[in-house]
Amino acid sequence: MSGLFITLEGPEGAGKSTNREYLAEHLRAQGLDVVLTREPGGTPLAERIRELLLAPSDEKMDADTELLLVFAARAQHLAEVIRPALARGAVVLCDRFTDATYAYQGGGRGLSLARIATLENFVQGDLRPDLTLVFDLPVEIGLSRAAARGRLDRFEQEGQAFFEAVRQAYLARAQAAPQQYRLIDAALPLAQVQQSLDALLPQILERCRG
Ligand code: Z5A
Repeated sequence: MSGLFITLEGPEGAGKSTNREYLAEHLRAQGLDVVLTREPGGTPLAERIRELLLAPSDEKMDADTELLLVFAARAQHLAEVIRPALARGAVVLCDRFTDATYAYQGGGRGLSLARIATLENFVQGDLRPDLTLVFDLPVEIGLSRAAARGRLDRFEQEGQAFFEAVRQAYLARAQAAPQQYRLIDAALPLAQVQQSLDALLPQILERCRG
């Protein structure tokens, strides 16, 4: 048996967590085994790495350190959660995955995409998401939603240019492989965003049953 691996991506405040719950509810109502998880994180050890990544600190984190921590957390998450869930036939809904690495460490930090691809192959082998939903929205809207939550994490303290580069990296990846990605306009009111998800549900269910 092999499950379905769906990732939700996009800049901060795009509504990934909110819509992950919405999708999970609809898929569970169809009797599917759904695993909700997130990156960085998803296991106790990977959540500790997440804390290292997100905590603001006086010591500037080197971009390579950041990249390696992200993949260290991913290796643990794959071993403990994602691979076992897919092996038993579950649908895995993961809030961020390696597209976030291409967007933040590649686009935002300017690290070489080839080096990211090397680590991707090393950590994941040939495992890639079956479907990636990219929640896209203008940077200012995402930042204002994040700011409304209060204290900013280490990434959220970056400036507009960083987040613009992140957004463009996501858009470039979605455009390069339209069979894998679905672009969702996350600037729309939540009810409309969820209508776009409703429209995707039949294809998702077909893939689950295929
Ligand atoms: N990171 C990385 O650098 N490299 C990697 O490989 C990975 C991650 C995997 C943590 O991720 C950080 O890790 C992230 C990148 C880095 N950087 N940052 N910042 P995260 O996913 O935990 O962080 P996040 O993207 O900031 O999460 P978020 O702000 O919670 O965003 P969200 O999950 O997309 O949004 P939400 O929580 O569902 O919604 C945010 C608010 O907006 C909330 O009040 C909602 O009610 C509201 N909302 C949602 N949708 C709407 C609509 N449509 N209209 C109005 N209001 C809405």
